[in-house]
Amino acid sequence: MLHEQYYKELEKLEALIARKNKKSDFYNGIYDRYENPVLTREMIPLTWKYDLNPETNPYFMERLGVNAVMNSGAIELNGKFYLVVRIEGNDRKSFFGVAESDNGIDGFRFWDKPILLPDTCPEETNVYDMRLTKHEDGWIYGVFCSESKDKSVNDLSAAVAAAGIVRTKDLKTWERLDNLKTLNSPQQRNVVLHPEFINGKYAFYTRPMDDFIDTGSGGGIGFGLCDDITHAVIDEEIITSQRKYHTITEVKNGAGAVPIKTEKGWIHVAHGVRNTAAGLRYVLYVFATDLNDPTKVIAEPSGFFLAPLGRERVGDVSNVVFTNGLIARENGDVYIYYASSDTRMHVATTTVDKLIDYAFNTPSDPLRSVECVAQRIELIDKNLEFLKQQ
Ligand code: M1P
Repeated sequence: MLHEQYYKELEKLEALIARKNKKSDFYNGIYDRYENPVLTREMIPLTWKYDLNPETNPYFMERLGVNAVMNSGAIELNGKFYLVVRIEGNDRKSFFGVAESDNGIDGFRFWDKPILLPDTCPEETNVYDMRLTKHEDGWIYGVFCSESKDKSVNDLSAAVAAAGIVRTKDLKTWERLDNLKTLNSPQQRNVVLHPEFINGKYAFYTRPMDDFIDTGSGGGIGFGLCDDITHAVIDEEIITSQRKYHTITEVKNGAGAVPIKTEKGWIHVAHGVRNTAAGLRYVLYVFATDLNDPTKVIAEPSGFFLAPLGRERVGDVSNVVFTNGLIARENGDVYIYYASSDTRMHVATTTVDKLIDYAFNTPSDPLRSVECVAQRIELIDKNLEFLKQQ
C-alpha cells in the first residue's frame, strides 16, 4: 500500500502540470511574458525523489531531493515542444531530463526517467546547460558544459569547464562524442553548434575563457570551425559579439540559444553579465549576424532584451536570467525559454518579424551618457513632431 502523503503530493504535482498559463500584463511590444513558470522543481516526478515503499520509507521522506530546474535546451519535434532541462539535485550535481508539452507554454511533463549520458569522461563531475541543434547533417546535437576538478592547482574549488557533445535522433538514445578542444582557449562554457555547415565544416559559437568563472582575456562570444564533429578541434576562434566597457556585457557574455535564420540575418539571443554591489547580474540581449558570414555582427540593439523581473529576481543565484533554448516555428512564432535565478524555467513568446524589427530598428549603444541622451532626445523630438500632426 502507498503512503497517504503520496496521493496528496501526486495531486499537487498533477495540478501544477494541468495549470493553464496566461500572458501577464507586462508590455514592451517586443515579447510577451507569462504569469507562471513553465517548469519548477515541484514538477519533478515523485518517483525521482521518494522511495514509494512504506516498508523502506515509513515517513515518506524525500530520499533524493531536487533543488532546481533551469537552463534548458529546446527543440520542436513533430509539432511537440521538448525541453532538455538542467535538473540540479540537492547534492549540487546537475543532470538532464526531457519535458514535453503540446503547446509550449504549459502542460510540461517530464518523461519517466532522466537522461543517463554515456560515461566516457571519468574525470567529469558535473554536466549542465545543453544546447540542442537540429543540424543539416540529420542529427540532433546536444552541446553542454562538462565540468571537472582542476587538479593542477591547490584549490579545492578550482574547476575546468569544457564543451561536451552528444547526438541523438529521438532524445532517447544518446551517443557521446569527444569533448570539443579549442587550441587557444583553456576553458569553454556556453558553446553552441551552428545548425548549418560553414565552408563545409561544423561551426561552433564558443566562449573563450582563461579561468572557470572569469573570462579573463576572452573578448566575447567566439566562433570557430572544425572538420570532424566526432573529434571536434577548433584551432582558431574569431570574436563575434564583443564584451564592452560599461554595458550589460562588461564582465562576460555567452551564446544562448541556437540562432534563428531570417531573411535579414542570423538572430541570436545571448546573455550578458555585469558586476554590481549585489553581485553579478545576468540579462539576455540580442544581436544579428550576416547570413553569409556568421562572425560578422550586423545589428546589436542597445541594452538588455530581457532582464530578471519581480519574482524572477530571487532564487538560488539571484538576479539572473539565462537562456540556452528557443523554438522558432515554421509559422513565425518564437518561444524563448529562460531560467530565472538558476531556479525555475519560464517562456517568453514573440515572432520572427518582431525579433527582426527589434534587432534592426532598436538603436545601438553609443557607449557614452551624453550620446545616449542625444539619442533619446532625437526620439522625443520625432514623437513631438508626429503628435503635432495628429
Ligand atoms: O549562475 C549564472 C550562470 O552562470 C554560468 O554562466 P557563465 O558561464 O556565463 O558565467 C553558467 O554556469 C550558468 O549555468 C548559470 O546559469
